Amino acid sequence: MTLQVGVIGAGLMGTTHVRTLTTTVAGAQVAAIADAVPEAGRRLGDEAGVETTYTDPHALIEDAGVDAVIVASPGDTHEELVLACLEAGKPVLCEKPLATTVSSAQRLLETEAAVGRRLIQLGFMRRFDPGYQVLKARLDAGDAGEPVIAYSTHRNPAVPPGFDSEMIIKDTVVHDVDTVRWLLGQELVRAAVLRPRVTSRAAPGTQDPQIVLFETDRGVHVNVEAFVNAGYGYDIGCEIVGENGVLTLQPPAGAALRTDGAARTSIPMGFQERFAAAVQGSAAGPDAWDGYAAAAVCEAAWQALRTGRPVEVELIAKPDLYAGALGLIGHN
Ligand code: ISE
Repeated sequence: MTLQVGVIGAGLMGTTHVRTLTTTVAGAQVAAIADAVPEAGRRLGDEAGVETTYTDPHALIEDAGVDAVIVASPGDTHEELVLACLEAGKPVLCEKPLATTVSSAQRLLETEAAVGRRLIQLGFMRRFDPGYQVLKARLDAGDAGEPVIAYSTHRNPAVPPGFDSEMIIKDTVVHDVDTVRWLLGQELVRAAVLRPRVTSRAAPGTQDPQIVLFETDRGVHVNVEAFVNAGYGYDIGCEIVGENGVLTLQPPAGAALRTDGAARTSIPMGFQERFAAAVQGSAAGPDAWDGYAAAAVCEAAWQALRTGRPVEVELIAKPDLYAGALGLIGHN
């Protein structure tokens, strides 16, 4: 059986998903594309050989020929569209964020729990990066012993206009939040933010870089450096310090060039290139609980940056749906 997938949003991420499904994923094909701008949907449909395009995303969700949905439209549409997928009983891969507020993420989590099936998966792609997967496997095997400190560096060459201090946490650090929760298998319960000297490349009023500090429910300290106007490249680092050793994320395999009296390896300039191997994902990815927890942790970090004080993360009790073994598309 071929899974018929409907893709909502013909922007950067929607286009990436359509291309991946069309060229790389076996057992699935794009059945329909929706975008509010008719030409954008049509253009992507023409490129991928998809005949059915909609401007109304609800028409795509209700289309009987669509088995599963990818939501890659702007974040403020996610709550309504994921809810519609839950009502239609269709599995949905939602790009981050799950929703733009903690209360709406919680509503989705509770609606899914009421439906009684794990239907939501989040597009936190780093979990599928081969380097992070090796790091996790070695951590779980106890190679470094019990973790005590985690370091995560997240540098972007530049960001679009309007990318402010809050977005640095909710759009950028959210990836580090998810990665560290997944790597350690622990919840982040406290957040504080330090403000280094602001780079001259930052837009006026934007705190860039930021050092975001978290503490987990088992006392591990997490140090995230987010620097979104780093200029030189898209550079991602991760180090887990354990009782018996240190595990360090290795950059994707490449080749070093030795020339002109120097040895050089290249650094990618964007996340599409850096995480190209990760966008294919798998069925056992981050779930609605992960989307909700990331939203709650980032809200606490944003309040910590605003107020200059540490802020506790408040999480509701995990719904029974998430207890025990892996669900169909769940992770924790
Ligand atoms: C962007 O939305 C992403 O998801 C990238 O992975 C991240 O590095 C970037 O900072 C975000 O703006």
